[in-house]
Amino acid sequence: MENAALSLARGWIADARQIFVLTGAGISAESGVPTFRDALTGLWARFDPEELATEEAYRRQPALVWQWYQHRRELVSAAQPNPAHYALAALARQKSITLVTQNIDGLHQHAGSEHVVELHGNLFANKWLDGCGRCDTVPPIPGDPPHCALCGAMMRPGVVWFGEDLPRVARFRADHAAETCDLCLVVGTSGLVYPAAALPGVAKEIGARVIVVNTQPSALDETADLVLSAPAGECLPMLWQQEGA
Ligand code: BV8
Repeated sequence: MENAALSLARGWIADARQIFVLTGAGISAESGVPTFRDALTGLWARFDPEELATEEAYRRQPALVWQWYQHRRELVSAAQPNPAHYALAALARQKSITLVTQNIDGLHQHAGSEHVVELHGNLFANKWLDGCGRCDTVPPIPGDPPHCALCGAMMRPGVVWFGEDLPRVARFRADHAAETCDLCLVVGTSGLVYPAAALPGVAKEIGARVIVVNTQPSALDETADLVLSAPAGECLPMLWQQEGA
């Protein structure tokens, strides 16, 4: 990646007062976590993720969908943050940033980022489908998925499925970050999933500069003022001072 683009990006980041960061599955790729659309390697290759990540699929085939999430929990539990995650944690110690992620893997938090806005929930959280409101007061009946011992409701992953609204507070914080930033840094997202994908456009509309970091062209490239075509783990540590470096 040529130095001119890097120096331009470094200057914009240094001058920024309020940075809105939006990350997607690509920032965890170098941690060995498959991106959303290739999370279905091997056994899962025959399913469309947008088919599995829905309440309808869960009601139709609870064991299959639950096992898909258990499989992804195993993958993510073995993963470590990579230099891109650590770089963003370091940036927050130098600049005022809001880190908004579409990822559910928790790797930003493991790298030391605080107040992470998880737009699509968290892979390790669970909740109840049609629960009675007291399901958490007694140990669940084990199974794929576990059931409530009081009302028989199915446990479900605490993630946002397609067709489900984003968590209200997370949505509010992400919208506010996009509407008040002067720099938007987009890392490792195809820009295909809404409403998250609309956020960089909001930042652009209010006059912020937009930098996209991605190994491939993305749907957000036309919104970007600058596109850095590089792996996030290599690129981000070059854009600002890493402590102790
Ligand atoms: C909703 C959790 C409505 C589950 C996920 C317009 C407006 C609003 C909604 C819609 C709309 N149009 C369509 C919709 C519906 C839908 C949608 O967007 N569909 C798409 C497919 C067209 N949106 C929804 O359903 C959302 N809900 O709108 O509700 C509503 C309104 C009112 C009331 C009720 C309902 C909910 C969307 C959330 C779905 N859940 N995840 C789970 O994970 O199982 S989204 C899921 O996909 C992941 O979270 C992930 O974030 C996302 C995929 O996006 P990416 O993160 O970008 O990942 P991807 O693999 O696509 O790309 C990776 C990128 O990284 C690539 O570009 C690659 O080149 C790059 N990369 C790879 N390696 C590297 C790299 N980059 C840098 N370095 C590297 N090393």
